[in-house]
Amino acid sequence: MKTEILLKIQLISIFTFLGFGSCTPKNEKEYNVILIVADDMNDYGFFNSNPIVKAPNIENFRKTAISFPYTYCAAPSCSPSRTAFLSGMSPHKSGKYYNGSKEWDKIYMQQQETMPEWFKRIGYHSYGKGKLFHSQISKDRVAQNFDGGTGKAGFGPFPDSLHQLSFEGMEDLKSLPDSMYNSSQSRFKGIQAFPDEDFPDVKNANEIIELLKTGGQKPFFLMYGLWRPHSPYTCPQRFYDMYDLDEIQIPAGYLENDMEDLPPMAKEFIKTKSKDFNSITITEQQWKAYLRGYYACYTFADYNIGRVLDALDKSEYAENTIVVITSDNGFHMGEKNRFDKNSLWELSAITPMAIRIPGSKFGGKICTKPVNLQDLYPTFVDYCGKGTSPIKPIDGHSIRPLLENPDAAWEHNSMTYFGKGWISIRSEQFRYLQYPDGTEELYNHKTDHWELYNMADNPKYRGVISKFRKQLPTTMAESIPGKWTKLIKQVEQKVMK
Ligand SMILES: [Ca+2]
Ligand SMILES: [Ca+2]
Repeated sequence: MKTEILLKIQLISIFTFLGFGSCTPKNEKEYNVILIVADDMNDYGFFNSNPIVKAPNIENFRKTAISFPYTYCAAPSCSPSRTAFLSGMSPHKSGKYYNGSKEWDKIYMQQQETMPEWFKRIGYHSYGKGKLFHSQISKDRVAQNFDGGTGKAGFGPFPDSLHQLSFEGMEDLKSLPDSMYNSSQSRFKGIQAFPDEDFPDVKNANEIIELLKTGGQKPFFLMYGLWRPHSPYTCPQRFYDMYDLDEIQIPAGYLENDMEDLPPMAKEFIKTKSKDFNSITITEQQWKAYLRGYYACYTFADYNIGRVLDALDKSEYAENTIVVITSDNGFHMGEKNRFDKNSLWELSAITPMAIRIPGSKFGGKICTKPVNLQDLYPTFVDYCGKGTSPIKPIDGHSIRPLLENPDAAWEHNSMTYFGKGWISIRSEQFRYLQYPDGTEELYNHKTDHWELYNMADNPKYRGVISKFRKQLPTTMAESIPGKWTKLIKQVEQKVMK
């Protein structure tokens, strides 16, 4: 039965792929685009901020790409981040700040032309596989976005229950023995021992690899959304075996009294995750075991990314395809006392990125300017649109000037939103945060990558702060009810009463 369904899916995929294709007019640059989006991937392995984490395929890709180590999401969790960069509408306009809120039935979202819809309209074959929008979208709208690929624009395929070891809530962690993470008899290890083909990221990569072997008439836009390194931290055993628990350290960005210099609103916000934090850090060994799970899944994601890149390099599209590798949001592994995204600090907002432009002489270069995932859509319009803009205006700025000169001037700071009045701005040197009660944080990234030392009260930075204040939006949309709406209200009420 299972094989039958699989065969059917493969046939449908191959069938829909026939329209997909080659696009190498010799005198005109017409690019294909592959957008690879990992899930919850911070900069640990992507840019060696945590050298123990292995990502050899991304590292190799970066030799031929222009790297943007300071790329940030517009909202620090899966679906709001994706909604923002795929719709072109910033969270402070759409009100889509949190997972679990329904935005696509709003009139203004129905009117917004998404990135895949725009690609389709200008004549591209649009293909999506894996975790794409991660929001509930109508069947019609999915068909409007993709000619082929996933049957829905959320996860796809979802693993069966056996493969879902969820840490949602983390309540049970306290009662779990250490053996769950690190012994040969553990259930956790058993789950990892399933074959590669049981994992959606592998299945989706397999299909994309097959697709890249076929040809057609149209240029294509292909989005591959990986699930990893997002929890549950299951992956084939060999990726776990790459990490020796004894070599894993408590994260360099963790400082025990880190919270003391935060404003009351931030301190209250931290409490929303203290139960998780306390349960995972009961022992140092347990914390390290958790880190190993994330590292293993990080390397597993890198492995699948590498397979797709290899297939591309061997295909007829190798020379005319723009490739982007990034993530939807970052992730804290205990830094700022949290194991989560959903915050306005660097580790949640960061979505390291590398872009390969065919024929570019800047392969291997690093651009240190702060850019945003929302800059991708206008960049594609710039490279592929031939003058055809999206129907409605989109937010973000084309980074083509930086791709064509990584040292070029760049006026734009990167904004990240987490609810009305919850905002963070990243410049090349600083991160500035402001909460709804007007309290602030400031971090100097020249000396403080992990944002340990809040400089907001330091008179030396008064001028810097006043410049950031001027960049705040004058209005911000109310939150569409989602997972964090109530919690954030409670935090605000406790502090502002
Ligand atoms: Ca995510
Ligand atoms: Ca601190």
